Amino acid sequence: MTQLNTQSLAIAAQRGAAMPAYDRQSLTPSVVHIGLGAFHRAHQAMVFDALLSKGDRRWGVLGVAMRSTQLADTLKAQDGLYAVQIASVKGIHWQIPGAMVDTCVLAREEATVVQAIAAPGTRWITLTVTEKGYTPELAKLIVQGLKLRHQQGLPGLTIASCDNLSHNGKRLQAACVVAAQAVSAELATWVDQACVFPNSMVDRIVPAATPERLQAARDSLGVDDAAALGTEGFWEWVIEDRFVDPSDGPALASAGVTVVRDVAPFEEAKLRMLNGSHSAMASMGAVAGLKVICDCISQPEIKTYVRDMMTDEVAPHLSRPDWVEYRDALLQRFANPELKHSVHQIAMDSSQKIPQRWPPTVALQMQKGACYEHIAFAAAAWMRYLQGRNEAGASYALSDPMAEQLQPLAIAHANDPAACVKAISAFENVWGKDLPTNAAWQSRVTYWLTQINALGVLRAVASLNQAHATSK
Ligand code: CS2
Repeated sequence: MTQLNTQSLAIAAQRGAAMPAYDRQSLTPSVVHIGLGAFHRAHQAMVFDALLSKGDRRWGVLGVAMRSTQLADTLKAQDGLYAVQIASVKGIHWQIPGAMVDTCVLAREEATVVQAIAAPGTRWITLTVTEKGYTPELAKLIVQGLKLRHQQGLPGLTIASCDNLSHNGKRLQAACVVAAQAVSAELATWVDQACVFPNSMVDRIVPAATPERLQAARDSLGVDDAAALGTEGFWEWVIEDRFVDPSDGPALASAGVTVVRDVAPFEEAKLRMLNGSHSAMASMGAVAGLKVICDCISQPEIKTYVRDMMTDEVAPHLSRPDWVEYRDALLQRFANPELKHSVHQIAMDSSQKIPQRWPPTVALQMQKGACYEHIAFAAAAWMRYLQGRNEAGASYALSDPMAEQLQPLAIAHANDPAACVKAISAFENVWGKDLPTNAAWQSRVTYWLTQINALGVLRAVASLNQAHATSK
């Protein structure tokens, strides 16, 4: 079958896929995007595609993969084109965004990345490098490019972190300023003042591609697309109104981005409701032998649990005004049968994800003297998940930078919930400063881990739901 590229685009167009409605030949990159995963390609790159469609040609992307060469090379061979299957209650349609002008691989072509950051036509850097990607090396890389810009008298850049971290822009700014200080105080001042690092909240469920999705692309579009993706209709991008070029705010807003003074209300709601529920379902589902999120949320016990967690533990501390609609939309989004979002994909790197997803809610509930049973249950499910074996005895690999520390503890204490909770609660980088020494927290997590061991995760969660209903 013909490979998707500029020449074969017409075949997919005939089959009804939405196409870039602009000339791509003369498009040059203005955005350097670091972290060429599925998420960027189905989120920011589609917003940039919408802007390009409006005739604003300042949003072509150079996509930088961190290490893996396969996707970058595939996209290069496909002239930056890939198909996105968008599944919502309204139906399924395919779109081929055109914003990706070129790709490269950081580990192989670092000088190309540095030169691209320093190029006169570059206006933005966007990043989706995952929670564990915010290393001093990353900041050093960005600063190498910024140093050249500074030397050449070029303007600073808008540098937007699009990862699920609280105050993501601020964190990146702090890291870049530190990296610049190692070069010179003057550069550090320039990075701090001439570049801006807006905080942002990004939201769209974009599971990693599967062979089934690639086959669906072949069947629907009549071309071979080795970079095809699936996602949902919903997307949201809320970004702080701070840009080097002030015209970017209205431009982004015209494409559906929410440009605000303060991202925090949106970021908190998203991290604690969506991602908090995701991480809970991921561990529970994996332990129960459920493969994907829609299988989890279609278990009545889990749906009740997730709804109650969001309503009674998370929401009381949110300032996002429309949280009720956000919650109800989430329950529907989780149930989307087309997404097939693997629980193991979400459970990956949990040690890096938990800090912004669960402990803030626990701390706020504790301050009120209110209940945090649902989050304690999620923590227990994760500790059980760390054993690497589900309730039917099937084993799975853990993918987590702390796996080597955590898994032996979970296995050694598999029959002693109190010891397991004590050992795994001790990590401040996961739980924050207070929970590692909080006896009440540990006792509730121990209780739920004991229940999970005795009853299995689904019956244990049903018992939590029942206790919660009678306590209301
Ligand atoms: C998920 C997120 O993998 C995960 O940890 O919770 O990738 C989630 O799908 C996105 O943040 C949705 O916007």
